[in-house]
Amino acid sequence: MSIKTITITGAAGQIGYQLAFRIASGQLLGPREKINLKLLEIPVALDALNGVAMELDDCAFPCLETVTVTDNASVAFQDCNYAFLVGAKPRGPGMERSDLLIENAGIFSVQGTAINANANRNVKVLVIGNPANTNALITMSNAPDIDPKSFSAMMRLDHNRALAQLSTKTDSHVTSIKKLTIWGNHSTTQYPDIHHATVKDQQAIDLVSLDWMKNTFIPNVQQRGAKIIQARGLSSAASAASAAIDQLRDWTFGSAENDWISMAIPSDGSYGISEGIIYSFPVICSEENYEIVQELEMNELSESYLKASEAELLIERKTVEHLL
Ligand code: NAX
Repeated sequence: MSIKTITITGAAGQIGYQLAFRIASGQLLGPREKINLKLLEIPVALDALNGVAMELDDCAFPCLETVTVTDNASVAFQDCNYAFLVGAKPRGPGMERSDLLIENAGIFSVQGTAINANANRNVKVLVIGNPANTNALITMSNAPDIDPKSFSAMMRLDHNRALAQLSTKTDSHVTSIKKLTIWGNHSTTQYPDIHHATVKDQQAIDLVSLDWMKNTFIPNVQQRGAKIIQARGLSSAASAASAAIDQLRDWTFGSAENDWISMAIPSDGSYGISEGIIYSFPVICSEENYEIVQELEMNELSESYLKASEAELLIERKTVEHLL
């Protein structure tokens, strides 16, 4: 059996600390797939990262072959099959969103170049570090020899949050909810859409009021990250790592039958969204690939949400266009 190389950037951070152990225990590829784990950090975090590597050793995971700790992107992405790009610069005091975009753009252009030069040609890259969609665009643009469909930004946490909200409202288990979609950007302009969703085979939209959908459900999902920070004093970490594994597992092994997932991927113009931006669509995954679900009927309200998130992503792209 071949050994898969999995790279995690920002691996000494909160999400990295969750992700590394879940992956090494086999939760991504199953208990029989051997794994080489490559962990990338900035130099000041290498001591902490060595501590993470020591703990990984101490777990004696049966499927973990090697752990590499490095601050060199070329080493981290050598032969990489799966990349989780978590490491990013957080928004500091007084920093504008455009400053954050530019600061992070530098990180993701370097990592895109390193992926292009070193990773397996069939690598799957999931960008988690914010602003995730535009960071994914920069990474993809700097890796011209890799198929653009290999790059995605994480929307699965938003998708899972929406499932949880609808499940509570309809007093049904999350597994009985199908065909829910998060459209757009991983930001407060994202559009959690229940128009095509079913709950125990009933149309979700018939089970809730329009007022609940517009004034409770949508804002709750959009602002869930801020609520977690308020409660925990720290941003979502375990749920983010769990969602990252969900997304890459479905992308690799296929999404559930009679359902779809939300993935931020390079737009091909579907639903009138500008080509090239990394926008979240409903997708069905199979055979290590994905296809956008087509021909869903969209009402005026949905269209306006889709356009608002597209407009935000077009502004983000303009801010970093010198790096594309
Ligand atoms: P932490 O600050 O705990 O960890 C980030 C780590 O990245 C740090 O250890 C830092 O040293 C490292 N880092 C910074 N620059 C690096 C570089 N150039 N190369 C390698 N490592 C680098 O943040 P954490 O809570 O783990 O969150 C990480 C990122 O995920 C943030 O940008 C955060 O906003 C984003 N999130 C994205 C989510 C999504 O759904 N897409 C949800 C969760 C999370 O908020």
